[in-house]
Order: sequence, then structure tokens, then C-alpha cells
Amino acid sequence: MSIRTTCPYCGVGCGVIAQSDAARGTVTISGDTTHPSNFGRLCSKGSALGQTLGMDGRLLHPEINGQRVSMEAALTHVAAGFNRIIAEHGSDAVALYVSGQLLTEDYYVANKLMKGFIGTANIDTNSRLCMSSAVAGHKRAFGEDVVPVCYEDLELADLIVLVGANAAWCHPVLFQRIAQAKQQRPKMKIVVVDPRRTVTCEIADLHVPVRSGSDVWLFNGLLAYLHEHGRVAKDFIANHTEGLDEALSVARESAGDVNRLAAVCGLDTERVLEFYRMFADHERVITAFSMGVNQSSAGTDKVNSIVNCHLLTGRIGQPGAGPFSITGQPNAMGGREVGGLANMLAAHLDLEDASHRELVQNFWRSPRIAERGGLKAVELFDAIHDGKVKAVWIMATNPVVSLPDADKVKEALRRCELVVVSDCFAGTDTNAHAHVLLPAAGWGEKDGTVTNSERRISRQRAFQALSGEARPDWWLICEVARRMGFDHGFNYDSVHEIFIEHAALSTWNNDGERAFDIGGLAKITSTEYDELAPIQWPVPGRNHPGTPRLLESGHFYRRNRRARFVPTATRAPEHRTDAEFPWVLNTGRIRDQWHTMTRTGRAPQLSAHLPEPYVDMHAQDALLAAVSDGQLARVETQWGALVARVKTSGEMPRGTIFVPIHWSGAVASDARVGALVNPVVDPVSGEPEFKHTPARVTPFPVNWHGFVLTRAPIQKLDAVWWTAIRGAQFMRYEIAGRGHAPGSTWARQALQAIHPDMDWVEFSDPACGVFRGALLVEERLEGCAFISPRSDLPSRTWLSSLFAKKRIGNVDRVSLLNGGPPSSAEDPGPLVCSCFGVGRTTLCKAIAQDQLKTPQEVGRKLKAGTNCGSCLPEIRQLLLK
Ligand SMILES: Nc1nc2c(c(=O)[nH]1)N[C@H]1C(S)=C(S)[C@@H](COP(=O)(O)OP(=O)(O)OC[C@H]3O[C@@H](n4cnc5c(=O)[nH]c(N)nc54)[C@H](O)[C@@H]3O)O[C@H]1N2
Ligand SMILES: Nc1nc2c(c(=O)[nH]1)N[C@H]1C(S)=C(S)[C@@H](COP(=O)(O)OP(=O)(O)OC[C@H]3O[C@@H](n4cnc5c(=O)[nH]c(N)nc54)[C@H](O)[C@@H]3O)O[C@H]1N2
Ligand code: SF4
Ligand SMILES: [Mo]
Repeated sequence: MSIRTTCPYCGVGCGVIAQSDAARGTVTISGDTTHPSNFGRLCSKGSALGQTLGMDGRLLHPEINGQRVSMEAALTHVAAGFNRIIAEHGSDAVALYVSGQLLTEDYYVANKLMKGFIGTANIDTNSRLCMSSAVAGHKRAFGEDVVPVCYEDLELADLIVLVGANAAWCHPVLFQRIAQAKQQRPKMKIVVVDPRRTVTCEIADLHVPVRSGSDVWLFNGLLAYLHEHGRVAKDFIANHTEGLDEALSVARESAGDVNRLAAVCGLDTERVLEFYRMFADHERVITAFSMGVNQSSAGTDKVNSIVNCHLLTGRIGQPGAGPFSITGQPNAMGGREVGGLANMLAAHLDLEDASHRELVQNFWRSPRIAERGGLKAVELFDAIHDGKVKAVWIMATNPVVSLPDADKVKEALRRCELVVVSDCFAGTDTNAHAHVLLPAAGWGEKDGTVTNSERRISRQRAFQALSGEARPDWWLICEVARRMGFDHGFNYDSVHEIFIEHAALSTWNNDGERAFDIGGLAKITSTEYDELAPIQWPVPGRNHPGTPRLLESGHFYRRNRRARFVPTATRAPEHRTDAEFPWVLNTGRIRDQWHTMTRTGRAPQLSAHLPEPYVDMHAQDALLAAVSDGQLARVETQWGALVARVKTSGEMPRGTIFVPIHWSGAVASDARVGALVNPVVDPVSGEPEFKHTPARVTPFPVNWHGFVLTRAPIQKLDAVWWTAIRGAQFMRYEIAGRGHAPGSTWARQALQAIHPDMDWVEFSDPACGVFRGALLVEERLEGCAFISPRSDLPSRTWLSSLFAKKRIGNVDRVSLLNGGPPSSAEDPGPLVCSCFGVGRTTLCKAIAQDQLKTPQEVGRKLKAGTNCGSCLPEIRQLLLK
């Protein structure tokens, strides 16, 4: 059976075909060639979706206080708990914290329950941490949260400016579309504005390494430059905008002349001018931005400083031109459409507007409607900490890992009277704090819709039966709502019913005043819904083909229909570096992991690329901090600390360090970077400053390093530092410790060597603290452990390959004890291509020996880069070396 669905990871929204073979119990995942977002392409994460579908680690049954209970008991408990707290303390004492990974239908009913029935706007979402600055910037400039651009525009553009976006790793299929367009049309130019020299820069004509937090200076300066050089769309400005004079004078005054702003941005004046000239000289310009823009205490101003440059030049609503917010999560956009944020109403209506509130309440026929904005994510968890909010239901997000000042979040949940968590997986850091756990249906089991970055609504379709007692999120929400006494309003039999209600609300009393109108889908039948082809909103009429581009008529959604130039005065981040905390901590994503790893961490194919938590820094800064590449270091801020391996990749500028966001307490001893991040937020959007926290780095002294590879997972690891990594037939633990290096007894215990037929081989040199041991059962490798005072341990890639062998012969035994591959065998080195398991050593050897020049030649020789293409930027880097 073959089902068309949509990838559950990033906002690119790729179409996926899931082919299940019931007899063999397998699911094969491939790209949907008919889907207009990806035309068949998938990145490494999408390609490995099949490896995340197993039952292993799933949350399958409801629990109350750690005990399995019936679904009925759990739902009643939640409803009664919410009702009791509302009765005692009012409706603002309860909250929902939801996610851009919910489907639109889930999100719609969650929002309806809170704002219309419980009567509080205390529902916020992890999109607050992600898109809220873009939303606020759009609303200030356009009057509504509209993204004018579509993906095709990226291919039509003559210049793409990527600001604070590492698209090669975070939006790989979009990146591939851009890379291909540039290859076909080499005159197309690409600029990357990012403090780090990321792999995205591999296709850039110009890299602008702005100092962290200084984007508003750069774009204010650009506005002044464009004005000075006559790039002014006079008619467009006169007819469709307002506020230019003020915005321009604020921009000029606060950024200063180009020499001054270049100094603030940490750039050469010449590089700034080169960027400005490129922007001025290309008519079709797209400025695509992501978290380097949004996640800042000046996030909303960053967005508006970019939008201002597009308004000035009239480069908006035209093919190949416009500001483009690239969304993170698969349904960040859908969440915005149903009003999932605490300061919004459903269907892009405003909570502050009494007529909008009335409209929604009438449509819902609801007993009440929230009167004012609710608490935004960071405030919400502060209110839980302070006892003002006493019950919270967390859905499809892992805030103990992903919120700033995350140790405080832990404490807040510890103090909270009633914590309900719905997740598809057991064992998340947040689940550990739940009084009630509700098992949610996983990706392959869910039905509904998501909206991607280009406003395209696509169906996610179930291709698996529900696991255990897991239920879709919309079902859990409606069942609790009914048990709270809200009978009408939540009697849906299917997602189709929810979807058409949502579509009907979007068009209700909407005479073209609101851009978000999918009235054309309000009357579709259940079969039409099931067959719904991907379509871009607005869809105002039946059989409407959808709308690729918005704002083409210069008609905006503010009261006077004009766009607004928002004055964006520059300001520095609140917390500055000083002698005690000399580096700026920047945080973000890596290629093969998704957020807190609850899903991608299960796919061996995705766990080998960057297996350990690391801190990347400039080699000279590392020298100053007395740490070196490959060693462990402690990274510390005023808010918290972690331990990670030092890396000096060459991507970092002086003065900033980078730590990935993915490691949680579930997979590492000490690597939750959220605990270190300052809780400062943007004053307009409430989005946290994830990319700028003053930090220090100090050596983390250990006496020994080691690792264990074992088929059976280890329950408890006795080491001061560890990380667990999923391998194809084994678990891998990287460990480090203090005191005496452990020897044979420790290793045997760790490997649980209680097998009667085991064969234990070991090499031990206690004087040097070196130990190597392997456990063989019927000549098959069950586990091995390596300990050394130095961090230069044998290659894990080579050892991993031994787990695939049915029997370990004498040559392998000897090499196991020697701690290195036999000379004949080849060590592939650290993994580059996850699809075909091709390592860096293999690639470098082939490039040198066969004088390979292009990624295509590498692909022909080794297959690397020929499937999903996510590793192509890294292969290009190796070719340059
Ligand atoms: N592999 C992978 N892909 C993902 C995700 C994932 O977890 N893994 N998550 C998805 C989600 S939800 C999101 S939101 C997106 C995020 O996608 P991106 O925003 O592209 O990813 P990040 O790594 O968070 O940050 C982007 C860049 O901002 C830069 N930056 C930091 N500070 C500044 C600054 O002051 N100015 C500028 N101009 N740049 C700065 C960082 O150096 C970083 O390279 O990715 C989506 N895609
Ligand atoms: N330091 C730092 N922190 C950040 C960021 C950063 O750049 N730096 N980025 C922020 C951003 S942009 C984002 S989007 C967040 C992401 O942060 P989170 O949302 O906390 O991360 P996820 O791991 O995606 O959490 C999703 C959870 O929902 C579960 N889940 C998956 N599908 C479903 C479902 O259908 N139903 C239910 N009920 N559960 C499901 C997963 O198992 C997982 O536990 O992190 C934010 N935090
Ligand atoms: S780019 Fe990758 S993660 Fe994003 S939707 Fe496509 S396949 Fe999924
Ligand atoms: Mo995000």
C-alpha cells in the first residue's frame, strides 16, 4: 500500500510517499515527485523517516503519577483537575503549551477550547521561540501575518540574501532548489549574512559575517544607502505605504555612516559596501531569513529593518522579490492560521479587537471568549514557577530542553500542581515531570493538514494503525473538553469536520479584509479532503487554484490598506560579554538531528554524522580558554552550565562560540544548552534571545576517556560524563571519568557480561591506564569497551562495522585488542554521507587518488551525495581542500 503524506520535520513541507509492506512489516519512504515543494527530493532526515517508526521507546499507555491507568481514568483526571483549579483560582490559572508540530486540526481545537470555552488566552506555543518575531514584524508592516513569497520566487530571483539562516542544514531541500537554480543560471547571486561561516556559505558569492545581534545596523545602513543611490520606488511608496521619512531618519541616525556601522557589525567597510551594491543593483531580490533574525531581543526590529528595504525599492509582491520568513516547524504556519499564539485569535483575527472577538464567539457559539492576550511562553513558565498558573497541558514540545533558562523551567514544573504531557515517546525530559502522561499518535498514524513556509496546505495521511492506546491530539483535546462539561463544540467524528469548520471561520464575514481565507475548502466532502492536493492559501472560492504570491496589487491589510515603514532604532543585546563571561554563546541546529532528538535520535543513519554534543570555537579563543580540539570543556553562563567536546571547525569568528541545541538529559549526562540561555525576550514578540548569551569556557579535567559499544543497552553508566548514540546494531556510549581508569571488572559489569557462553578477550596495561576488552558470544561481537588516559581512541566507524559481521575471526580479534583496523581494512573516518555511510577519510583518499573535481564525480565514484544530497555542501568543502 502506498500513501502520499508530508514530512513531519521542517517547514519546507516535502511530500513523502510511504509504502508499507504489511507482510514484512516494513515501510519504505521516498520523495513524492508530484509534490510542488520538493518534486521528489528528501533530505537526510526525511529519507530516514522509516527508521523512526518502530515501537521501541513509544509512549503507549496513559499514566497517572507513574502508574498505568485506563484512558478513561486519565482523561477524567485531567478534566477534573482543570475544572477544580478553574473553580478555585479562575481560568487564568490553567494553561496549554502547544507546538508547531501539531496538525492544524489539533491546533484548532486546542485554541478553541482555551479561548472560547475555558475563556483564557493562556495558550502559547513553541512557535513563540521560533516564528513570533516574524509574525510581529509582518503585522506591524502589513497589518496581517502574510508571507508574500513562494518557493518558485527563489528560483526566479537574481539575488538571494540569506540572513541568519543555515539553509544547507535546516531547510536542505529548499537549499538544493536554490543551488540548482544558481547552477542553471550562474548570474544569480547569493549572499549569506551569518556570524558563522556555515556550510550554506558553500554556494555564496559573498559571506557577511555580522557580529551577533547587529543586523539592524546593517539593514538600517542599507535603507539609507538605497535611498541615497536613488533605488526608491516613488509611485509604490506614494500609493501604498506610509512612514518612510521617519523610518529613514531613525535608520540614518541610529546606524550612523557606513564606517561606523561597519565597525559595530564587526565588518570591513568594503564588504558592507559590496553587499549594499549587490542589493542595489539587482531588481529581483529575496531576503530570506530565519532564526538568526527572529531569535533576538531585537528580533521584530530585525524583521522590519529588512522589510523596510523591500518597501523602499518596491520589491515585494513581484515575481522573484520580497522578504521571506522561512519557517522552522512543519506546521508553524498552520498554528498561526488558527491563532495558536497567546496574543492572536483564530483565522488571523485580533484578540485586541472587540469586533473580532465577537465574530469568533458568534461563530463558535461559545459561552465566553478570552478578553485579552495570554501569557507568552517565557512568561507562562515564570507564572507556573510563581504559582500563578497551577495546571499546564504540554503537547508536542519538550520545554525542559527547549526553553531558555531551562533549569528554571524544570523547577517550575516541579512546583506545578497539575502537569499533563501528551507525547508519542516515553522518556523525554519533560515527561519526567508529568503527573499525567497521555500517549499521542505518531506521524505515521496521524491524519490532518499542515501549512509550509510558502503557505501551502498539504495533507498528512495515516499509513499505520494507532499504536497501543495512543490517540491523535485532536481526539485527546476533545475528550477532555467534553469531560470538562463543554459538550457542544467538541463533538467531532473526524479531522475532516474540524478542517471544514476552520475553513468556514476563515471566510466568515471576510470581505477580502483578511488575507487568510480558505473559504473555497469550507464545503469539501470527506473524500475531497482525503484527496486534497497541496494548495497555497488564500483559496477564496470553490475550485480556486490557490495563490502562489501575495501583495501583488500593493494592497495591504492595515486599516488604511497601506504598508508601514516601521522605524527601527538600533539597540545592543541586553547582556554583554565581560571579563568573566567573555564569549557570546550562539545556539542552533545540526544537519541530521531534529530538535530534542526524540525521533531522529532513534535513526542510526542520522546519529553518526555529529554524534556528540560539542562547542565550536575559534582556534585562538580555544587557546585563550586553555582548551583544545577533541577535549572536553565546561561551558558556563550566569544561568547554567554544560560539558561538551571542543571543536575548532574554522567556521567561528573570534569572540563567539556555538553549541547545538539537540542534546537532552535523556541522551547525555550534561548537555542541555537551554539551561545556559538567558531568558531575555524581544519586547514586541516575546521571542527569546537564543543566539546571544555571554559565556565562558574552561577545561573539564578528566583522567580517562573511553567508549562502549554494546548490543544490549546499558542501564546505568558510572562516569562523570557520557553521551548515548544509537548505532545500527548497537548502542554506543562515549564516556569520560575521574580517578583511576576502570578496568576489566568495570567493563564486564557495564556490558552485563552474564552470558554463560561468553568469550571475554581483553588487553590491559594498568601502568598506562589503557584497557581494551571485547565480549564475544558464539564468535559474534556482543560488546566492546575501550579506555585510555588520552582521547585518541580507536575509530568507532571501523568498530561499528564489526557489529554487522556474523563472526569475528582471528584477524579481527587481534585488531580489536590492538585497538586499530587490520592494515588491509580501511577506516572510513568520520561520517559525511549518512545515506551510503561514506566517511571523510574514504572521500579524501578518493578525491586525491582519482583527482576528483566535482561533487558529481565523487558521486559516480562513491555514491556519496547522490541520494538526499544533504552532504553535498560538505563534499564541496572537501573538494576545495
Ligand atoms: N536539521 C534540522 N533542520 C531543522 C531543524 C532541526 O532541528 N534540525 N529545526 C527546524 C526549525 S523548528 C527551525 S526554527 C529552523 C531554523 O533554521 P535556521 O534559522 O537556519 O537554523 P539555526 O541553526 O537555528 O540558526 C541559523 C543561523 O543564525 C545564525 N545567527 C546567530 N546569531 C545571528 C545574528 O545575530 N545575526 C545573523 N544574521 N545570524 C545569526 C547562526 O549562526 C546560525 O547559523 O530549522 C528547521 N530545520
Ligand atoms: N537554545 C536554543 N533553544 C531553542 C532554539 C534555539 O535555536 N536555541 N530553537 C527554538 C525553536 S525555533 C523551536 S521550534 C523549539 C523546538 O523545541 P521542542 O518543540 O521542545 O522540540 P521537539 O524535540 O521537536 O519536541 C517535540 C516533542 O513532541 C513530540 N511529538 C512529536 N510529534 C508529536 C505529535 O504528533 N503529538 C504529540 N503530542 N507529540 C509529538 C516529540 O516526541 C517531542 O518530545 O526549540 C526552541 N529552543
Ligand atoms: S527538507 Fe528534509 S526535513 Fe524538511 S520537509 Fe523536506 S525532507 Fe523533511
Ligand atoms: Mo523552530
